[in-house]
Amino acid sequence: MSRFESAKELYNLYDVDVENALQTLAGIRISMHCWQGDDVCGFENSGSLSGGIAAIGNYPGKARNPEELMADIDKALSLIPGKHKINLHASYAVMNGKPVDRDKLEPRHFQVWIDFAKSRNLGIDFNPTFFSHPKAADNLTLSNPDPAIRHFWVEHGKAARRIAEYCGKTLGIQALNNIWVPDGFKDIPADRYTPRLRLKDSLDEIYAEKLDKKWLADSIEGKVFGLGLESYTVGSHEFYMNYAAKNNILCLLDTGHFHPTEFVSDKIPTLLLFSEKIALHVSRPVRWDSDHVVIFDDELKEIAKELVRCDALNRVFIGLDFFDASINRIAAWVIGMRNMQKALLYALLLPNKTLAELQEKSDFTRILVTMEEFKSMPFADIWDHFCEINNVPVRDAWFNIVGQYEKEVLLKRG
Ligand code: RNT
Ligand code: ZN
Repeated sequence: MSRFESAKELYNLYDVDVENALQTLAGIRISMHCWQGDDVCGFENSGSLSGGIAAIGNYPGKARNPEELMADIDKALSLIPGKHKINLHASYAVMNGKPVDRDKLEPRHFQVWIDFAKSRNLGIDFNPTFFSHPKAADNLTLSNPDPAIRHFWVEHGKAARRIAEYCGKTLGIQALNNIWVPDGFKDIPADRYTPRLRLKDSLDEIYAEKLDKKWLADSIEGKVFGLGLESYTVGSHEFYMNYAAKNNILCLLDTGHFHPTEFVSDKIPTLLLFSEKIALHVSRPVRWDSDHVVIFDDELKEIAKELVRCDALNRVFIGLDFFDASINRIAAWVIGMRNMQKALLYALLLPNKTLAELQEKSDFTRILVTMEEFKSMPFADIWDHFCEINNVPVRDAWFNIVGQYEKEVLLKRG
């Protein structure tokens, strides 16, 4: 008997349907963020990264143009089981020598990406870029007191929604358009209200245009602080959670955007009570919003468990959001994507129904026994099988391929 078969038998004893779990996992598209490939630089040559975020490290081989970034994405996806989405930022427009500013972006500036996605059966998610731009120099965009600057960013927000809708429609896979703005202050504000009022008005303007919900889902992402924006963030979590609930927009939770002792996993069931859908940026904060590569840790498993237990896999957009410039960038993608999938599989392989029934009966001793027992179930044998049947390298065999690519391609980039 293969390791898979014997593991399956063991799971069967607990009424866990392994085949069903594998099938469910195969149907989940995770959005792989393009920006891990080039340290959030984009293709505009706009100078340094701004907005209170930072990609730290100088590992060789980062992608310098669309061709390199697409080749690297291809390499990563060839090592990740299943079919996914790519998450783009507006700053990754391909303008073929005829640049326009961000308020004038159109779907055609992303045609290369759409063709790329179409030929690989990938979806696209989209993000307007409210940072790394001269008009974002003071870290105030949609809440800027200057009406002209605010108007520019409102127009950018509108353009992004149209681009996302077009991507969704063209690919036949609904696209998420996520708004995150860096807006905030380094030091204690004198007025916390007015900037939020302006942000609210700007969002109202952006969302006024009715687009096709079949192809476009809108989300907004809050934050607790940024680098150089330590004292006040206009778009706080409460701001967006309320705005989202009131306006029927998705609230996106970035796992790095809360106080270090807060858990996003615990917020998921609450949001699901009040919204049809939610969105996630799965990241790994280390003491701060450091955007480390996602690892297979307890909180990742807990997030996956909530999605599975709440039967919410069809109600969530899962995207990754990290940028580590200190290690091989393709390995970073592969590690993060495979870990997200591992966590989902891990959650799908728990006796969730039994555990919930035990809780209703207040049998907390049995719950603890079962939860602990499942930590040493042969989960890895099921995961390896999933990789095998999806024709991607099993265990860490993928790393040799990345190593070879590094030698042959990345190190030659100079
Ligand atoms: C920043 C937000 C935002 C960005 C990306 C590049 O703190 O997490 O989502 O990381 O859009
Ligand atoms: Zn994020």
